Amino acid sequence: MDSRTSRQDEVGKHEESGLGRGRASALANANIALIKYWGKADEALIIPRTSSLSLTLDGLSTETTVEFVGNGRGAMPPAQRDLPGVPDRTSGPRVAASASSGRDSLTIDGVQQSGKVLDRVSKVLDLVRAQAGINAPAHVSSTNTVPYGAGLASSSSAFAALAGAAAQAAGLRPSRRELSRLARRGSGSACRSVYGGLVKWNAGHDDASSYAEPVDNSMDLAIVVILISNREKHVSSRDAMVRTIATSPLYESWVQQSGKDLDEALAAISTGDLERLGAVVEANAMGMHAAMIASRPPTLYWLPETIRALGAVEELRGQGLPAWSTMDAGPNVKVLTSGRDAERLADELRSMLPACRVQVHRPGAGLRVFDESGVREAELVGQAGSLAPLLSR
Ligand code: 2P0
Repeated sequence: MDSRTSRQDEVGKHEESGLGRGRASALANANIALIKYWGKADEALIIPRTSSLSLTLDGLSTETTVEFVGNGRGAMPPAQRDLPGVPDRTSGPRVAASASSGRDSLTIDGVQQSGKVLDRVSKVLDLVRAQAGINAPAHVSSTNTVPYGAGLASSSSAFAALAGAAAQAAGLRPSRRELSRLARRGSGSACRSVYGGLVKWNAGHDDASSYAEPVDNSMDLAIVVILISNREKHVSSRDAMVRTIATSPLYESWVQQSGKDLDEALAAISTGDLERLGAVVEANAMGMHAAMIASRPPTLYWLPETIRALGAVEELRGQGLPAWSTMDAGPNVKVLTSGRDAERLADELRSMLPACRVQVHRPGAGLRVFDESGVREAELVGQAGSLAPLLSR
């Protein structure tokens, strides 16, 4: 039996089970990086320069429904089905991909989207269509419970949910690892939101080797978010990464240090040492910002309130509270702490920073995928799912 036949058998079995008949939904939580991803080795495949570590959080989620319209199964010639196994810069699959992408529709929180946002979603849908051998356009609708709007890792939950819903709606039965790789193609950090809790993204060197996996631990962690601004960032993280790599004299040093930081963080986690973890988490984020501030022209996301928040965290730490800052591509400060100290830390920060909203987020679950009724949950298998035969060739 060749791999294509076996995959079609898988899809058939899946349809008999009542899951994946053209419409499905998925729920994913956003994650905050503790050791950062900043810069790509491969722009098209979104292979990062460094491995990274994150915490998936509750209360910052995206729910997405995907419906393939008109059941165009089988409309795509077999030769065009191998897209996810090859770089998407090859000419054949690109032609196949663009055939349907213009017909997709997308709403985010009830607002119809077009242009770049829709194109990025269609790119992920094209990978799914090619893998499933369908050519139907899709309706995608997405709602966010991310309470703050922009600037809080919303692309991580968004593209993880999209990957899960689209693969399920297409009748595929991917493993979590395959979903991680698929989500990565939409947005790098999204590959980590496929799993709950602490997650490591192995940078890898190609599509197959760049995926996230959970990190075993017994730590009691929480993140306190200090919201300084929810305005859309003036430079996207994607553009800022490119600029940092191309022009920052500090970037290669950060890459070298980041590998050591990840080892240090994993060692701290293995012994449950929050103080050791917090110290390296804060240093890694500040190093990333130093590298981007040193790019030409500089990328500076910080606002005056950012400095005040960083100072407040340091002061509270001096008073004995476990608290270490991290920041992403924006002015907001996220504070790593222990679950048991999180509410007290948040109260202290609220009184020290009255202009900011402060909210506690605890570790959240990984991606969940549901059938068309939105009720029945699909089981996501460990490593070898229905995409494996083609992806491993
Ligand atoms: C992270 N960030 O590790 C880092 C730290 C922001 C700072 O991943 O270009 O939206 O879609 O792969 O994942 C934000 O960048 O970028 C991000 P793309 P993404 O969380």
